[in-house]
Amino acid sequence: MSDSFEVRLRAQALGLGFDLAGLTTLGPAETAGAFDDWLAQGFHGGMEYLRRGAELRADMTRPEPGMVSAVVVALDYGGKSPAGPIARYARGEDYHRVMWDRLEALLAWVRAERGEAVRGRAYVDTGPILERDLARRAGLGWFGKNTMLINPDRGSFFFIGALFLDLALSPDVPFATSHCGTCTRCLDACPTQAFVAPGVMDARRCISYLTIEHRGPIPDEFHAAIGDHLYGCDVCQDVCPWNVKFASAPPTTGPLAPHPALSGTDPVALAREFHSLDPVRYREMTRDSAMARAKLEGLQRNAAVVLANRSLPSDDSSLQTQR
Ligand code: B12
Ligand code: SF4
Ligand code: SF4
Repeated sequence: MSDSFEVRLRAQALGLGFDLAGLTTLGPAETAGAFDDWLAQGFHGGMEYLRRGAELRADMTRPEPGMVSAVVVALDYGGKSPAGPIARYARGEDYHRVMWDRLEALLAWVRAERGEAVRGRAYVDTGPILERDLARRAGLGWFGKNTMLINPDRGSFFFIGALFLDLALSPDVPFATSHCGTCTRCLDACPTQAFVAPGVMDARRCISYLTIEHRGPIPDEFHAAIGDHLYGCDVCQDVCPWNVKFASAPPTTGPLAPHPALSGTDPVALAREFHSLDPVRYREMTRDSAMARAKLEGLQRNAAVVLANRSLPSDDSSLQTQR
């Protein structure tokens, strides 16, 4: 007997280089209520796009009418590489493009199998979707107390993406259990105490938010806790026993292989470089990188905080005011 379309679809996703693949039927997001509460408390800070898209995020059939199923994928970026001033996810090429191209290739395969009329749409952080909700539904893992989607065989150092389809598919079983138990390591280790409760983050306190998404000066109260973090933060993942046990080595080839210049553990040289970036050099450096998200001013601001934490003067004293 030949394999079902669903079995071959999952195998095709894995064959394209994804590390996990699950199928789900689209419908109301089970955590839409938690998301609304989160917004109501103002925990999203300046990420107004999250509020604007809330209506669409509440039900996964809304963003693209006609879509009924999704293939949800995970792509590992190698949590075993040493911690450093740049969060691991941003050390290789921009994951949005990498995953998007593979999801488009998956759509081409679906069309070759089921006809050119099949409609599909790829999402990687690019639409109003609660991606962790979707991934749990597709059986990929549970919501950790650090809010990460954790897989019992891989930990959490992976990206999530999805291909929405207008084809009805037999869904996988949603991930129903939590495996955090009594552990609180992530909650205790967060340098800025960003978790207001297990599974609930006040993003305004999170170093990842402050160094990537936040515009303008970083409030003084967080400077010392930011330490050497120039871009993003992995602390609440580093301490998680599921990552300690299962994180994988970083890819040595391909687009997600970490760039050597961004993988060092010494923040000072990198902070000096960020601090003295001009627009031309900045564009070169971030052309294929997720780091473009912080903008030139953001990278310089972060560098000024890190250099001050190391009691080193920034080259240009006028930038001190940007901290
Ligand atoms: C906004 C955002 C951020 C914000 C806010 C993070 C946050 N925890 O909300 C900031 C800038 C801080 C951030 C940081 C990071 N992010 Co981010 N981020 C997003 C984004 C765009 C939306 C997330 C969102 O909707 N947040 C709103 C809150 C309410 O949702 P949530 O925390 O995910 O919680 C969900 C569940 O936990 C549950 N829930 C809510 N309350 C409660 C309470 C309990 C008790 C329980 C059990 C569950 C529960 O419902 C929520 C909604 O589904 C997604 C992409 C997407 N479109 O989904 C990526 C995404 C979540 N980020 C990702 C990554 C990689 C990161 C960083 C690791 C990057 C870094 N190294 O700096 C850090 C991790 C920090 C952390 N612990 O979350 C990945 C996560 C992959 C994974 N395995 O989970 C995603 C999915 C992007 C991607 N496509 O791969 N991020
Ligand atoms: S990413 Fe860092 S600052 Fe943000 S919640 Fe996790 S440990 Fe705290
Ligand atoms: S550190 Fe512990 S509590 Fe936090 S996500 Fe991992 S297992 Fe869960």
